[in-house]
Amino acid sequence: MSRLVAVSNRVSSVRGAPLAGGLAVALVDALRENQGLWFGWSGKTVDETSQTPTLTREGEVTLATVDLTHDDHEAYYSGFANRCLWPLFHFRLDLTGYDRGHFDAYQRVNQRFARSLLPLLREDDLVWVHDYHLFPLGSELRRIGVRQRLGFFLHIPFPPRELLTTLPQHQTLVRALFDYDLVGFQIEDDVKRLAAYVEQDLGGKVGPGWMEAFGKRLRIEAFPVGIDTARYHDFAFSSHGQREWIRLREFLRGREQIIGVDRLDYTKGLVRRMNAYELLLDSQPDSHGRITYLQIAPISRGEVTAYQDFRRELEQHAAGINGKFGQVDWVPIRYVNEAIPRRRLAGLYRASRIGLVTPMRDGMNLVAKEYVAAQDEKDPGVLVLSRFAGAAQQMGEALLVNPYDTEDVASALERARTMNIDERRNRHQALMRGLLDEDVSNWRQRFLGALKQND
Ligand code: GDG
Repeated sequence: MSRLVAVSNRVSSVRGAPLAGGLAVALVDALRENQGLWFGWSGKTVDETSQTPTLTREGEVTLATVDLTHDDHEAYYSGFANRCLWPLFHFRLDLTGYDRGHFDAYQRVNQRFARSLLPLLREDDLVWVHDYHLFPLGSELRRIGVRQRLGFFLHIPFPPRELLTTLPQHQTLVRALFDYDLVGFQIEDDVKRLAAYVEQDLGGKVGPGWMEAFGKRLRIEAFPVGIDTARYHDFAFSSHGQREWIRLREFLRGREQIIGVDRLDYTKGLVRRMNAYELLLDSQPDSHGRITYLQIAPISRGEVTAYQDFRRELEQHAAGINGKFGQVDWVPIRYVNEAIPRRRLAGLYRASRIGLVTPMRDGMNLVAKEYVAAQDEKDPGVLVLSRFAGAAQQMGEALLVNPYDTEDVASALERARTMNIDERRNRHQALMRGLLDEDVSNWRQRFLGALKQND
């Protein structure tokens, strides 16, 4: 059996359950099953880096990490990856920074990653590169002689050609994809957006499952990422989950809870979500004192200015709504930056009548899936989900909303709040069936199966 080598910007410990971050959650099980190697940045910044990775063994998995210099961290990670590609690929031209120096650092770090990884590779390894930090890694590995199978999976959306072409290096970036044996995107719409670019801007050819340009043929497909559905359900009923559920039900004293769980990121639609909740309270006075909204939002990328501004705005918003509607014994919004351990989080989902997931744009969104998996099938809650999350393509039985339309979200909240038990059960049953069929192991088997196949 081939060994799996996963490469991602950040490597985290695989002991216990990862705390946060969709990618880590999706990768760990795959690595455990394949006695894999996980290569990437250690999370440390230093004055001088060494080419030789640090190896750590954690059970079945070997972690290989390299440090970044302060300058590379600033220009490659905070700069090109998070100030340019992240907003651009989430359709936020207004927040996108274009800086050639940052792009150079991005190329340089990818080159360095390739050289550090090379001596660790075995002949029959399958190399699976993850996400937007590492587009050029495949080309860099090929350049230094790597012949192993290389796959690339993009966890975030792929942008329309009209936006992509604002990036001075759009061609270099897309050309890099053609050095992989297989590329996976989250949903069909992402594949179609790349196809339009390949045809119209590169004069290439496109067919089912393939694209041709730069004199090369690329295999590409949508592989919607899933969660470990059955295990997540068990989390919610484990001793930790159960304890949290009981604690929260006691605290709520019959009030119904809306829950939102998001990394603190401007793509997740948190400000507009609070506006929709405010509109619900404005338009439905009978909900006062009967409903409460818990937003869990662990801080991420705190060093990027756009995130600092957005965080301030959000805090003010939550405080404003509490000031406007709050009563001595009722706080309308509880807004929490603390990251909650995974089993406790499952208990919190289970105790919440409504899961509110309204990103403005999202590759997939695992929170939507976790919320559904954590429900009690006898008395399940209702998922309100943005149509602009990749997850909406698979989760049509949720209440799908347009997050730009505050009235739409507010009325979906009211509908969810008053939905009868039969409809809740029917919707939940259909959603759960889909989540069990297309879970994380199915995702990984489909991707790795396709990567192993000959063209
Ligand atoms: C990227 C793409 C795609 C959050 N707070 C806590 C916590 N989390 C966990 C959630 C979930 C994960 O973080 C977030 O995953 P998402 O999918 O929602 O979003 P991104 O982090 O933006 O992930 C996304 C994903 O990659 C996978 O391909 O779906 O579209 O943007 O698992 O539970 N976990 C715990 N405590 C928290 O406080 N334990």
